Amino acid sequence: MVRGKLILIEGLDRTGKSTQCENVVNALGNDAVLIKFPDRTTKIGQLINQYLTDKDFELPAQSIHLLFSANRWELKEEIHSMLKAGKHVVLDRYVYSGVAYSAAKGIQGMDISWCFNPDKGLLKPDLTLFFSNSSNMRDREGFGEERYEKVEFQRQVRDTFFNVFDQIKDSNRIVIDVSDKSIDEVFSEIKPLIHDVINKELGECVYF
Ligand code: Z5A
Ligand code: MG
Repeated sequence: MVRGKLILIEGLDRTGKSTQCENVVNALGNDAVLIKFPDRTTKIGQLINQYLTDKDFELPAQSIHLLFSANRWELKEEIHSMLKAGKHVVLDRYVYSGVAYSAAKGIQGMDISWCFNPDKGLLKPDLTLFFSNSSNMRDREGFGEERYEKVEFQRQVRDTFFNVFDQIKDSNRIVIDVSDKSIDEVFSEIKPLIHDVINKELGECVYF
Protein backbone atom coordinates (compact mmCIF):
# COMPACT_ATOMS: atom_id res chain seq x y z
CA MET A 1 0.00 0.00 0.00
CA VAL A 2 1.43 3.40 -1.01
CA ARG A 3 1.04 5.80 1.91
CA GLY A 4 -0.96 9.01 1.65
CA LYS A 5 0.70 12.43 1.82
CA LEU A 6 0.48 14.91 4.67
CA ILE A 7 -0.25 18.38 3.29
CA LEU A 8 -0.37 21.45 5.51
CA ILE A 9 -1.81 24.86 4.75
CA GLU A 10 -0.49 27.38 7.27
CA GLY A 11 -0.45 31.12 7.31
CA LEU A 12 -1.35 34.45 8.71
CA ASP A 13 -4.83 35.23 9.94
CA ARG A 14 -7.65 35.36 7.35
CA THR A 15 -5.39 34.62 4.41
CA GLY A 16 -7.84 32.02 3.11
CA LYS A 17 -6.36 28.83 4.60
CA SER A 18 -9.69 27.14 5.36
CA THR A 19 -11.10 28.17 1.96
CA GLN A 20 -8.17 26.57 0.11
CA CYS A 21 -8.09 23.47 2.35
CA GLU A 22 -11.68 22.85 1.31
CA ASN A 23 -10.80 23.39 -2.35
CA VAL A 24 -7.95 20.89 -2.09
CA VAL A 25 -10.00 18.26 -0.29
CA ASN A 26 -12.89 18.67 -2.74
CA ALA A 27 -10.50 18.30 -5.66
CA LEU A 28 -9.00 15.12 -4.19
CA GLY A 29 -12.42 13.61 -3.40
CA ASN A 30 -12.46 10.29 -1.56
CA ASP A 31 -8.67 10.13 -1.51
CA ALA A 32 -8.36 12.91 1.09
CA VAL A 33 -9.54 14.01 4.51
CA LEU A 34 -9.41 17.42 6.13
CA ILE A 35 -8.24 18.01 9.70
CA LYS A 36 -8.43 21.47 11.19
CA PHE A 37 -6.43 22.66 14.17
CA PRO A 38 -7.53 23.52 16.70
CA ASP A 39 -9.99 20.64 16.50
CA ARG A 40 -12.66 22.26 18.66
CA THR A 41 -14.79 19.09 18.89
CA THR A 42 -12.65 17.17 21.43
CA LYS A 43 -12.68 17.83 25.21
CA ILE A 44 -9.34 19.65 24.91
CA GLY A 45 -10.60 21.45 21.79
CA GLN A 46 -13.64 22.69 23.69
CA LEU A 47 -11.39 24.29 26.32
CA ILE A 48 -9.34 25.92 23.53
CA ASN A 49 -12.54 27.20 21.93
CA GLN A 50 -13.65 28.69 25.23
CA TYR A 51 -10.28 30.39 25.63
CA LEU A 52 -10.46 31.88 22.11
CA THR A 53 -14.06 33.05 22.27
CA ASP A 54 -14.62 33.98 25.94
CA LYS A 55 -12.44 36.90 26.97
CA ASP A 56 -13.23 36.27 30.65
CA PHE A 57 -11.81 32.73 30.53
CA GLU A 58 -8.20 33.23 31.53
CA LEU A 59 -5.42 30.64 31.38
CA PRO A 60 -1.67 31.04 31.78
CA ALA A 61 0.01 31.36 28.37
CA GLN A 62 1.94 28.15 29.09
CA SER A 63 -1.27 26.21 29.78
CA ILE A 64 -3.08 27.25 26.60
CA HIS A 65 0.09 26.57 24.63
CA LEU A 66 0.25 23.01 25.94
CA LEU A 67 -3.46 22.50 25.28
CA PHE A 68 -3.01 23.45 21.60
CA SER A 69 -0.16 20.94 21.41
CA ALA A 70 -2.14 18.25 23.28
CA ASN A 71 -4.93 18.77 20.74
CA ARG A 72 -2.49 17.80 17.96
CA TRP A 73 -1.24 14.77 19.92
CA GLU A 74 -4.86 13.59 20.37
CA LEU A 75 -5.12 13.17 16.59
CA LYS A 76 -1.64 11.89 15.82
CA GLU A 77 -2.51 8.20 15.64
CA GLU A 78 -5.67 8.82 13.62
CA ILE A 79 -3.68 10.86 11.08
CA HIS A 80 -0.96 8.21 10.93
CA SER A 81 -3.50 5.43 10.36
CA MET A 82 -5.12 7.34 7.52
CA LEU A 83 -1.77 7.97 5.84
CA LYS A 84 -0.85 4.30 6.16
CA ALA A 85 -4.22 3.39 4.63
CA GLY A 86 -3.32 5.50 1.57
CA LYS A 87 -5.46 8.56 2.36
CA HIS A 88 -4.04 12.05 1.90
CA VAL A 89 -4.50 14.23 4.97
CA VAL A 90 -4.90 17.98 4.52
CA LEU A 91 -4.17 20.01 7.67
CA ASP A 92 -5.61 23.48 8.27
CA ARG A 93 -2.99 25.00 10.65
CA TYR A 94 -0.61 22.84 12.74
CA VAL A 95 2.71 23.03 14.60
CA TYR A 96 3.91 26.32 13.09
CA SER A 97 0.79 28.18 14.27
CA GLY A 98 1.28 26.56 17.65
CA VAL A 99 4.80 27.90 17.99
CA ALA A 100 4.30 31.31 16.34
CA TYR A 101 1.17 32.49 18.20
CA SER A 102 2.59 31.52 21.60
CA ALA A 103 6.13 32.79 21.04
CA ALA A 104 4.69 36.07 19.67
CA LYS A 105 3.32 36.86 23.13
CA GLY A 106 6.85 37.69 24.24
CA ILE A 107 6.55 35.97 27.60
CA GLN A 108 9.75 35.38 29.58
CA GLY A 109 10.98 31.84 28.97
CA MET A 110 8.46 31.10 26.21
CA ASP A 111 10.85 31.40 23.31
CA ILE A 112 10.57 29.49 20.03
CA SER A 113 12.57 26.56 21.32
CA TRP A 114 10.40 26.19 24.45
CA CYS A 115 7.23 26.47 22.39
CA PHE A 116 8.38 23.88 19.85
CA ASN A 117 9.41 21.23 22.41
CA PRO A 118 5.98 19.68 23.14
CA ASP A 119 5.34 19.20 19.40
CA LYS A 120 8.53 17.23 18.82
CA GLY A 121 7.58 13.75 17.63
CA LEU A 122 4.45 14.81 15.72
CA LEU A 123 4.20 13.86 12.03
CA LYS A 124 6.01 16.27 9.74
CA PRO A 125 4.12 17.37 6.62
CA ASP A 126 5.33 16.27 3.18
CA LEU A 127 4.35 19.73 1.91
CA THR A 128 3.69 22.95 3.80
CA LEU A 129 2.14 25.92 2.01
CA PHE A 130 2.45 29.09 4.07
CA PHE A 131 0.04 31.87 3.06
CA SER A 132 1.55 35.28 3.52
CA ASN A 133 0.28 38.70 2.58
CA SER A 134 1.54 42.23 2.35
CA SER A 135 -1.88 43.84 2.61
CA ASN A 136 -4.10 43.84 5.66
CA MET A 137 -6.68 41.09 5.96
CA ARG A 138 -8.62 42.66 8.80
CA ASP A 139 -11.51 43.61 6.50
CA ARG A 140 -12.18 39.99 5.72
CA GLU A 141 -15.29 38.47 7.22
CA GLY A 142 -15.07 37.57 10.91
CA PHE A 143 -11.82 39.40 11.79
CA GLY A 144 -11.80 40.72 15.34
CA GLU A 145 -14.19 38.20 16.84
CA GLU A 146 -11.62 36.04 18.64
CA ARG A 147 -8.92 36.67 21.23
CA TYR A 148 -5.86 36.92 18.95
CA GLU A 149 -7.53 38.98 16.21
CA LYS A 150 -5.92 42.32 16.93
CA VAL A 151 -3.86 44.11 14.28
CA GLU A 152 -0.82 44.75 16.50
CA PHE A 153 -0.63 41.15 17.74
CA GLN A 154 -1.03 39.81 14.19
CA ARG A 155 1.98 41.92 13.15
CA GLN A 156 3.96 40.32 15.94
CA VAL A 157 2.76 36.87 14.82
CA ARG A 158 3.87 37.53 11.22
CA ASP A 159 7.43 38.37 12.34
CA THR A 160 7.50 35.40 14.68
CA PHE A 161 6.41 32.97 11.93
CA PHE A 162 9.46 33.96 9.89
CA ASN A 163 11.72 33.61 12.95
CA VAL A 164 10.23 30.15 13.48
CA PHE A 165 11.08 29.24 9.88
CA ASP A 166 14.69 30.29 10.48
CA GLN A 167 14.90 27.91 13.42
CA ILE A 168 12.80 24.98 12.21
CA LYS A 169 14.24 24.19 8.81
CA ASP A 170 12.05 22.43 6.26
CA SER A 171 12.85 22.11 2.57
CA ASN A 172 9.23 21.09 1.90
CA ARG A 173 7.83 24.49 2.95
CA ILE A 174 6.77 27.04 0.34
CA VAL A 175 5.62 30.61 1.03
CA ILE A 176 2.70 31.74 -1.12
CA ASP A 177 1.97 35.47 -1.27
CA VAL A 178 -1.82 35.70 -1.48
CA SER A 179 -2.02 39.51 -1.50
CA ASP A 180 -4.61 40.80 -3.98
CA LYS A 181 -5.21 37.34 -5.42
CA SER A 182 -8.71 35.94 -5.81
CA ILE A 183 -9.71 32.58 -4.34
CA ASP A 184 -9.44 31.04 -7.83
CA GLU A 185 -6.02 32.59 -8.45
CA VAL A 186 -4.63 31.19 -5.20
CA PHE A 187 -6.08 27.77 -5.98
CA SER A 188 -4.52 27.78 -9.47
CA GLU A 189 -1.15 28.55 -7.89
CA ILE A 190 -1.27 25.78 -5.29
CA LYS A 191 -2.88 23.07 -7.45
CA PRO A 192 0.33 22.03 -9.27
CA LEU A 193 2.25 21.94 -5.96
CA ILE A 194 -0.35 19.60 -4.47
CA HIS A 195 -0.32 17.49 -7.62
CA ASP A 196 3.49 17.16 -7.44
CA VAL A 197 3.59 16.00 -3.82
CA ILE A 198 0.76 13.54 -4.33
CA ASN A 199 2.58 11.92 -7.22
CA LYS A 200 5.94 11.88 -5.49
CA GLU A 201 7.35 8.56 -4.29
CA LEU A 202 8.16 8.96 -0.61
CA GLY A 203 9.36 6.56 2.05
CA GLU A 204 8.06 6.20 5.58
CA CYS A 205 6.44 9.13 7.41
CA VAL A 206 8.82 11.60 9.01
CA TYR A 207 8.54 13.38 12.36
CA PHE A 208 9.35 16.78 13.87
N1 Z5A B 1 -3.79 28.99 17.18
C1 Z5A B 1 -2.83 29.00 18.19
O1 Z5A B 1 -2.66 30.00 18.89
N2 Z5A B 1 -2.10 27.88 18.42
C2 Z5A B 1 -2.27 26.75 17.69
O2 Z5A B 1 -1.58 25.75 17.93
C3 Z5A B 1 -3.24 26.77 16.62
C4 Z5A B 1 -3.99 27.90 16.42
C5 Z5A B 1 -3.45 25.53 15.79
C6 Z5A B 1 -8.00 30.09 15.78
O3 Z5A B 1 -7.55 29.43 14.62
C7 Z5A B 1 -6.84 30.74 16.46
O4 Z5A B 1 -6.01 29.75 17.06
C8 Z5A B 1 -5.93 31.50 15.53
C9 Z5A B 1 -4.55 30.88 15.70
C10 Z5A B 1 -4.65 30.18 17.01
N3 Z5A B 1 -5.89 32.86 16.01
N4 Z5A B 1 -5.83 33.87 15.31
N5 Z5A B 1 -5.78 34.84 14.88
P1 Z5A B 1 -8.53 29.16 13.43
O5 Z5A B 1 -7.77 28.41 12.41
O6 Z5A B 1 -9.78 28.53 13.94
O7 Z5A B 1 -8.83 30.63 12.88
P2 Z5A B 1 -9.99 31.01 11.87
O8 Z5A B 1 -11.07 31.65 12.64
O9 Z5A B 1 -10.34 29.87 10.97
O10 Z5A B 1 -9.32 32.13 10.98
P3 Z5A B 1 -8.25 31.90 9.93
O11 Z5A B 1 -7.87 30.46 9.92
O12 Z5A B 1 -7.17 32.84 10.17
O13 Z5A B 1 -8.92 32.26 8.55
P4 Z5A B 1 -8.52 31.56 7.18
O14 Z5A B 1 -8.89 30.11 7.27
O15 Z5A B 1 -7.14 31.87 6.79
O16 Z5A B 1 -9.45 32.29 6.13
P5 Z5A B 1 -10.83 31.72 5.51
O17 Z5A B 1 -11.78 31.34 6.58
O18 Z5A B 1 -10.56 30.77 4.42
O19 Z5A B 1 -11.29 33.07 4.81
C11 Z5A B 1 -11.71 34.22 5.57
C12 Z5A B 1 -12.70 35.09 4.72
O20 Z5A B 1 -11.98 35.58 3.58
C13 Z5A B 1 -13.88 34.27 4.15
O21 Z5A B 1 -14.97 35.13 4.11
C14 Z5A B 1 -13.40 33.92 2.73
O22 Z5A B 1 -14.47 33.71 1.84
C15 Z5A B 1 -12.58 35.13 2.37
N6 Z5A B 1 -11.48 34.82 1.43
C16 Z5A B 1 -10.67 33.73 1.43
N7 Z5A B 1 -9.77 33.80 0.43
C17 Z5A B 1 -9.99 34.97 -0.21
C18 Z5A B 1 -9.37 35.62 -1.33
N8 Z5A B 1 -8.33 35.08 -1.97
N9 Z5A B 1 -9.85 36.82 -1.71
C19 Z5A B 1 -10.91 37.37 -1.05
N10 Z5A B 1 -11.55 36.82 0.01
C20 Z5A B 1 -11.09 35.63 0.43
MG1 MG C 1 -9.35 29.07 9.07
